[in-house]
Amino acid sequence: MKLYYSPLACSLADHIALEEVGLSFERERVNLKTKRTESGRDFNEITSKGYVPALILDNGETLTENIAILDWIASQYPALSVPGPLGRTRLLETLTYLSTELHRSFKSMLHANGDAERASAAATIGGHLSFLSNQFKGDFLFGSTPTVADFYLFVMLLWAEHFDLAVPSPLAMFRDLLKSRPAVQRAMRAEGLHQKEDA
Ligand SMILES: N[C@@H](CCC(=O)N[C@@H](CS)C(=O)NCC(=O)O)C(=O)O
Repeated sequence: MKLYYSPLACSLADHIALEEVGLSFERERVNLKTKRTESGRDFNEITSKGYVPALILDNGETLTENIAILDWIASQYPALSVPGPLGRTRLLETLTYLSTELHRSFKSMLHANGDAERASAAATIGGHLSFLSNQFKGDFLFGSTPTVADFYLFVMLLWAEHFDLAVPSPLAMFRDLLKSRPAVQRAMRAEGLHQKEDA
């Protein structure tokens, strides 16, 4: 299995999930500007979508789209999924919210043209974070253990930190809790993100 990622991109959620389940997997960094992988391959040949994450399964199939990849990991490793008859649906509900609402708002922030657009994106992000901070059923979104959705949320909380956005205090505590997990630290180290955290 091989994960194509870019440092601090949304692929970090998949990276953490793979580390959490203790799988042995390969990983390769992608330069999203040049669309070249670390080994010099044209990333568009791996996925014509040209964006991360992309996960190559052991049977050679290529998975793309964060919701699908995270759902696949959770289905293979139930410790990262949500139990119960509606468990998978609740997980997809949350992953979809994270992707189509929160992640999309960060894209608006990234591409904002001027202060007014930035402020508007920040306000939208703030609304989503406030909603999410009320969804916790324990230390994590679905209870006392993390699911793949927690890792996706965590990545966007790192983005909030990067953009200097205030987050509700339960989410700041959650971000610290995730940063202390060995699997998170391994994934962040592998992406070269540890310098700031270790400083
Ligand atoms: N629909 C995709 C979007 C993934 C995405 O936005 N990836 C970003 C990094 S977080 C990326 O690779 N952007 C580079 C590009 O689109 O050229 C998904 O949900 O997985």
